[in-house]
Amino acid sequence: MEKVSTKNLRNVVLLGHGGSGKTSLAEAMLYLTKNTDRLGSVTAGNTVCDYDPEEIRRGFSLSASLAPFNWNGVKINLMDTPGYFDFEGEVRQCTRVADAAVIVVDGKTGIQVGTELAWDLATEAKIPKAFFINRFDDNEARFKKVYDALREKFGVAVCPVQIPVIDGSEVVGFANLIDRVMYMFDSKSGGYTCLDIPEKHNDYIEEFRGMLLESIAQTSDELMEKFFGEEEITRDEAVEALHEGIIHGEIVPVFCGAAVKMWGIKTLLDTIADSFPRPTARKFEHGFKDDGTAIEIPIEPEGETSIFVFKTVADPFVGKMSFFKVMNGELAKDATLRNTTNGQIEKFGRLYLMRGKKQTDVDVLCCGDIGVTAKLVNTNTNDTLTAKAEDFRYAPIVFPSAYMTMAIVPKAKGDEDKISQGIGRLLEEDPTLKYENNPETKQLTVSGLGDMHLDVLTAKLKARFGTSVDLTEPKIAYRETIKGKSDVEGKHKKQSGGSGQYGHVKIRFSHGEDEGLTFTESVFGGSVPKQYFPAVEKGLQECMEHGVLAGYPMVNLAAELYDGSYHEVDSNEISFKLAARLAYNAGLPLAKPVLLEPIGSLRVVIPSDYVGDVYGDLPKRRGRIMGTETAEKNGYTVVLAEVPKAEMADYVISLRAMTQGRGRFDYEVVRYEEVPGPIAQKIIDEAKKNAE
Ligand SMILES: Nc1nc2c(ncn2[C@@H]2O[C@H](COP(=O)(O)OP(=O)(O)OP(=O)(O)O)[C@@H](O)[C@H]2O)c(=O)[nH]1
Ligand SMILES: [Mg+2]
Repeated sequence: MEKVSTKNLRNVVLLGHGGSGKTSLAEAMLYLTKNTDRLGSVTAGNTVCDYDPEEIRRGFSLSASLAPFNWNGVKINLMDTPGYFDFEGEVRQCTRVADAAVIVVDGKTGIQVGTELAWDLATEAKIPKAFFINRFDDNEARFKKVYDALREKFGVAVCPVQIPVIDGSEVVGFANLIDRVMYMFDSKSGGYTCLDIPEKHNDYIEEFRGMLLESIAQTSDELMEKFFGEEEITRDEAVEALHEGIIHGEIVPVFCGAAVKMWGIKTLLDTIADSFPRPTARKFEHGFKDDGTAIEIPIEPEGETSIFVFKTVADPFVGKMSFFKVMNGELAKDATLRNTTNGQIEKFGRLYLMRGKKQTDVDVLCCGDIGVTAKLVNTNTNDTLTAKAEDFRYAPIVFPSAYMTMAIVPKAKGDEDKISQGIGRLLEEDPTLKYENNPETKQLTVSGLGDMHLDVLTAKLKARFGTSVDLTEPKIAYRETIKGKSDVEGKHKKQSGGSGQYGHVKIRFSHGEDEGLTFTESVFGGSVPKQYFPAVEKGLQECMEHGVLAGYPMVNLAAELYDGSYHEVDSNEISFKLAARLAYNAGLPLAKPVLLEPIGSLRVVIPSDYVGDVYGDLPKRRGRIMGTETAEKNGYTVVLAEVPKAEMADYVISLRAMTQGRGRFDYEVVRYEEVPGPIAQKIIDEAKKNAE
């Protein structure tokens, strides 16, 4: 690639619902710009961006891919992202470093949840957006319907630029609304020939041209006056307004075509090169000083070098690969920068550009460019590395929290270490994954954004680290306590032959205030000598690891040692420990033992239309609705509830089904409560069955 300068650089992320055609669009762009010698397809599994064996096997994207190429003297760093919700972390990594977004919409299905999510993510990242309505080779694609829906949903900034000209059900060309000409695209090369628009389509074209002018008029008072005064807006004025409007995010241009037929791609590429913002368009980056104060960091292509790491890949052969954007100055190979998260100095080796899985060496990267380097030992995603003297951090990527937890069960015994190592590497790659060792249930658990996310995790563990695991529903960390009182004795006596054993205690059990054991003694007259009190206490503590109902840990137990007896020769600590155990086993069943379960507070954010469905579902999960709040986002409501953890395992799946993927939730265990009778019985029976 030629030497790149910041002003000739466009960082563009492809966003959109799963299956809308992002990977195919990236493939078409690479082919049209002669960076590949054949047009690969997702169905054939030979695209540049979906190169991972898992992506090829499943037929859709699982992680973000880079696809840089040159067009009209401009370098376009294209980023292809997965549309499936479980991989939102990958999408957020790219929106963080992109300077503009192209949202791909399926021309047949129109707006989908992923379209809305894409819009929200780009809005949050404060980057200009454009739409590409795809699949116009399919005669079931409907331009007007989809376009009207976009304009209704996202407002008058949504501006038609190029629209299909349809005869019967055939697309005969694509009309450019500014120049009022029609392009016919060549399916082989992606190039076009220019024709006059057939007269019979004039009214249709003028209707959309009116909308284009209306959108443009919004960008300045002058144009607004002309528009309402029905004065002619000149071609030059329109071109300039569109250009400025796109750069400043005031206009969201709509393009259309068919990725697999290379239709409409050239026009989109021309607009990206001519009218999409360069990395310096936003003037500064958000960040934080060492003490946490928010700062605005100017973007200076000539300044001192700073980079931001937005993605990490654990390659089994190369090791750790860090993907970064040069935020300031330029980065040369063999540079030395300081990681401001941990103060470590990182010495860079080689720098690469990545296109799909292919690396190309590069000596220097200019401000705004995106590159990759290997073996930055102390650097992770979201770190800032700089040559500047002061410590600061670029605003980090905010990752969604993990919604779904499963227990990991190794298929082969002794594989635990290998699994932990593998997961450790995958955690570096994917901050939306969580891995925990639950000491109560003695299970290793992984949490992710959904079932697909966790399924891919197991596939990666197998492919990259050679370990096979099963995922099972995680055990719930139930606990036990007593509600009543009992007064019992425990006597351990073994006095036949050799040295004997003798311990005898009388204990009153009741519910304790503290979570652990509250041990007191009121022994009168030395019936149990003082030196054995610790043994009794320790014995009870050990017993509390298992309750008497289903073997779950016992909590909130008060025990008062008030009497007993001893033997001058045969009594010892062990005997008193065993006596305490006998008392525990005898006393607790008499003191109304109950099973406790974790209860969490649930916060669901949903479009207000779905409140009824979400309300209706909660009682089925034994949930208690605590109320609603208005959400930050317009048209959304927050539902607050308390739900037992045991009922939450598949909540992400149900919520997605209820809200077509629009719902989000947070859940956190806040306390333990008694499990209702019939359910408790089931758990107890289950535990007994497992113990046999
Ligand atoms: N007929 C037709 N099919 C298309 C077009 N674009 C994409 N497809 C097909 O639609 C399917 C999905 O396309 P992808 O490019 O994988 O879509 P994606 O947006 O990358 O999907 P995710 O990676 O899951 O987000 C594939 O089978 C493509 O061959 C198009 O313009 N016309
Ligand atoms: Mg894809």
